[in-house]
Amino acid sequence: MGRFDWQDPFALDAQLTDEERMVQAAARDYAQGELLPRVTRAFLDERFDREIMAEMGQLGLLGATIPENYGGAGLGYVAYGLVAREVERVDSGYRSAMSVQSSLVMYPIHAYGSEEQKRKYLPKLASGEWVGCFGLTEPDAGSDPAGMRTRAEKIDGGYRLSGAKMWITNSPIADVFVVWAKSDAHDGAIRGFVLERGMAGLSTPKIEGKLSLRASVTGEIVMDGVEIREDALLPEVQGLKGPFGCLNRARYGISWGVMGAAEACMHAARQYTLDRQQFGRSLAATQLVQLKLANMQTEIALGLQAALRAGRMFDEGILAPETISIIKRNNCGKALDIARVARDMHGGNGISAEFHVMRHAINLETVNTYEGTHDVHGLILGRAITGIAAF
Ligand code: TGC
Ligand code: FAD
Repeated sequence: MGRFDWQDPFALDAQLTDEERMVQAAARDYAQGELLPRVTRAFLDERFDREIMAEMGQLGLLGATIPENYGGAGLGYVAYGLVAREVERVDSGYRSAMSVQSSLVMYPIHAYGSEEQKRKYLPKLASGEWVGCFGLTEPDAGSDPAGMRTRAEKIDGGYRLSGAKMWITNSPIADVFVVWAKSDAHDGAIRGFVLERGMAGLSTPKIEGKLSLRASVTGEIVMDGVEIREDALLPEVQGLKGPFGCLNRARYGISWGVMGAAEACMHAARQYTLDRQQFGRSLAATQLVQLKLANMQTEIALGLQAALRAGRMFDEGILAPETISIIKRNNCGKALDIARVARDMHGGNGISAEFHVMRHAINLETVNTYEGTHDVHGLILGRAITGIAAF
């Protein structure tokens, strides 16, 4: 029989390649050494340090799956997931910045862009010199992006964009905007456009007062008749499958990321309850606490193993979007439960920023909502099971 490792019950580490282990170690060293020391201040001040993008770029953490000839790291999806896990072990907002840049900005430019667009944007996005954002959600179209109102009107030599995107990660600091709009020139089909800061009519007000994901900056993208040239259109995709192709990758990454946050919470709760004495013994000696830790460990171990399997399927080209819905939905929901219980196990200290668990819990409220809410992924699965769309 094997020896039980409470931190790695299914020997996940042994299922990785040497390259994946190296990427994971580099991401962990960076996240623990450079991100963890500044996250509490950034969260309290509701601030995202832009230099984080350059730091991540230098380490090859942006666009990890994009080929090297465009500045990416040319890695597989398991390596990408491991990076998400290590970054989100520190904060979901930092993982957000990484995954938007990689999956929602670099991926569509690489998959749907022209050769000129790839050469112009990808290397600078990979290095973190440019920050990108992804505009799909609108004030009146969230779970139902087909209801978007943003329009691209055909004009001589290009398009005029009008509309507003809401809840957009990194929009206030972005240089590059991948925006989805209904195009009159394409029978009202949804098309992707790449906009740049400084274009007339483009503004990006910051959304203030978030109680979650405070170390990430979120804003609007307001397009008041923004005129763009024909070459701003992403030529290779049409319809909702364009943005959904990006979301598949980001949702997959989130399923790893939230397990990192959950691990951080579980490890903190274990240590805290081992150290904390009440009623003449450590809290960890009580049955209730041990049951909570066992529940956490079980969900994390299962969630990580499922994410690994999905990553291998991704690399083999056989991963279905509905399978991504299973892991995005389940891992987010379980991570949120784990973080809430870990907060409780810390007693009064649990509400202090110093102990990190409450920051994770309130961040995970967002992660459970964005990239398709917990219930919407349930409905995607319900449709796949019954053949009936119940949205
Ligand atoms: P539906 O009829 O299902 O599909 C329309 C077309 O899209 C295709 N499709 C997909 N293609 C690839 N991957 C997927 N996952 C796809 N899902 C659908 C589909 O085949 C069809 O293609 P075609 O060629 O037949 O036209 O569309 P629907 O309007 O019924 O959609 C319903 C639903 C619920 C599935 C969908 O709207 C949905 O997923 N809603 C959730 C919206 C969402 O996830 N928004 C995310 C915004 S971005 C974000 O949150 C970033 S946060 C980033 C961070 O900070 O980390
Ligand atoms: P709604 O769609 O209005 O949903 C409200 C509630 O109704 C939810 O509980 C939902 O599950 C439920 N619901 C919806 N439809 C149904 C139904 N048919 N049946 C039953 N229940 C239903 N978007 C981007 O495009 N780019 C970004 O970078 C981005 N970053 C974000 C960052 C943050 C911090 C946040 C909070 C959001 C971000 N989003 C981004 C938006 C995010 O994707 C949406 O918030 C999410 O898709 C939900 O849409 P909504 O907020 O409009 O909620």
